[in-house]
Amino acid sequence: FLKDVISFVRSKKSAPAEVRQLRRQLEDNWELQGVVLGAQWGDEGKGKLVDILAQDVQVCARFNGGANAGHTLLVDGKKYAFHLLPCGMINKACKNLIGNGVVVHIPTLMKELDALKEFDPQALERVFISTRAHILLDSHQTIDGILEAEQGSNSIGTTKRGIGPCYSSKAIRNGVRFGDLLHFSEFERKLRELTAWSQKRYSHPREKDSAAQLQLRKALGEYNTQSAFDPEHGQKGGVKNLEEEIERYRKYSELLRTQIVDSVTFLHQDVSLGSKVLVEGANAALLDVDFGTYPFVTSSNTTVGSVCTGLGVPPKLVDTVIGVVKAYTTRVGHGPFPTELQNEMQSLEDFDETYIGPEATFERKGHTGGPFKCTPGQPVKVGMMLQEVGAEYGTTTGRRRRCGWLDLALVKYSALVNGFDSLNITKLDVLTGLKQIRVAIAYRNRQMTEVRLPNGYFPSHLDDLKEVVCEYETLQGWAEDISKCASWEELPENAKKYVVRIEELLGIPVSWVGVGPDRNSMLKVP
Ligand code: 2SA
Ligand code: GDP
Ligand code: MG
Repeated sequence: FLKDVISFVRSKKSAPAEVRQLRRQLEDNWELQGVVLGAQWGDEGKGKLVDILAQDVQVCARFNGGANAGHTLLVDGKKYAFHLLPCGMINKACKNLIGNGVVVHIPTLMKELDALKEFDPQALERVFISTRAHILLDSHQTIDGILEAEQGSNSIGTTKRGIGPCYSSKAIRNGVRFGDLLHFSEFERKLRELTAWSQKRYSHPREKDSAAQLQLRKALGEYNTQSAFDPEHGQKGGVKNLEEEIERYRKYSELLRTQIVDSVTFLHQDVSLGSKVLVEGANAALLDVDFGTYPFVTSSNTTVGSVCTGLGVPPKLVDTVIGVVKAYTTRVGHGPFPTELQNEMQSLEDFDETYIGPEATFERKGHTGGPFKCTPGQPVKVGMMLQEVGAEYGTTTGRRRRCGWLDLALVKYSALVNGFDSLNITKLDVLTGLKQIRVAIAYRNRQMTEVRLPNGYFPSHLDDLKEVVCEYETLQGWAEDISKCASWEELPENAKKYVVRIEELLGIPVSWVGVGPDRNSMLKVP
């Protein structure tokens, strides 16, 4: 019925000719090839799938987040870590759009482009930034640090990349946007105002300030800001004062002038006529500022609605939504995590499981306790194993990611919010060697364990989430190394069963399975 209504409205003769023509352009001339979104707490391996799909599109677009994101690609033996650049960059025929919903720290962007010089000296020419995207300043990063320090043990565990303060500038309307760089005197005026505002609010020492906080406030007050990521000034240099900062941005405005575009017409008319467009999500559903584990979330909407607001596309064009689901669960930063196993940040019980895979030894980064060993026939601590085998360290901050069993109650919720059409299960290879694998299939309330909570319900309040206990199903594992498998058929039976069980429990088809970090280590599910 709805389809009939839509087609009736679209065909209405009374619409002015230009409107009808625009509609036709929208519908006929470009295609939203797909939207790739993280289904858990991030780091599911979205970047790798985007890189693979981007080989078949003309535009790859980011709609949210900033340099808090870290997307790692392994292509032809070379590793790339993108924070702001969309993962379409490794396809030289692909244009890359940074949409209005993204907050951009320009020195970080420049550093990423620098790192790509060898691969593509013309990389900048393929990057387009929305006039409406907000510029994330060094002062936003400093304020992020101040706010985190103020919270002490209740801090969020942000990446300190200035994300919250920049989105907050956007919301309270004193932010600066890329469009301002094209009107430089306006940019200068706004930057002076925003700096004065930030200094007034954050630079004065307060009672109970720690030494670190005092230093950050002093830096902001004296405008002795320095960006740890600034390629021009390096770690120790930094911009000494506002006048220097203005000059720095004057240079950026000249450099980026041709790349700053009206992204709405860019997508709908100019560049995309006849194009396929792929959309890349950053962070993930449970970090969404509305739908995530608030307040332990990021400051942008990471779920499907944000594709429309972060790029300026109508919902009817958002056709295929692909959810990326890690075969287990990880989280960086603080906040609840129902299926968590022992990790470095909390002393939770780990889970011992018999290890049946090939012998393996891992040097634990930053640990004095010696290497971590997986020995056939011996018990293994599952949380630690996932962390080491899965190399679960933040791409942006290097922090250890907390690890736990796959939580399908959570993914179900994420699927309700996002409407996934298909899934990419990633890092299946990391589970190799566990004799048995547990999967959370439902939540129950601690006080009334006989009753399951409704399928897809995820408590919005942290107090309710604390009352959740997981109901697990145990599946049989596999011993064979699957990282060299080149097709679905080659996977051991139990590995296939694990994937099929996920499909059954979620009611969503799995289209791809990742068995290693390399671009080629992706199996298409028939
Ligand atoms: P922020 O910096 O304000 O967005 O932090 C708020 C929360 O969001 C989490 N967050 C992330 N979680 C997973 N991965 C992220 N990207 C990096 C990566 C993380 C890293 O790819 O590994 O390197 O540490 C990311 N970005 C933000 C963050 O941990 C806070 O819980
Ligand atoms: P994103 O933020 O969702 O793009 O994910 P990240 O890049 O932050 O983290 C995923 C990590 O897992 C990266 O280091 C990838 O190279 C790696 N990775 C992706 N897919 C697989 C896989 O199937 N197996 C293994 N072992 N590693 C993978
Ligand atoms: Mg990541």
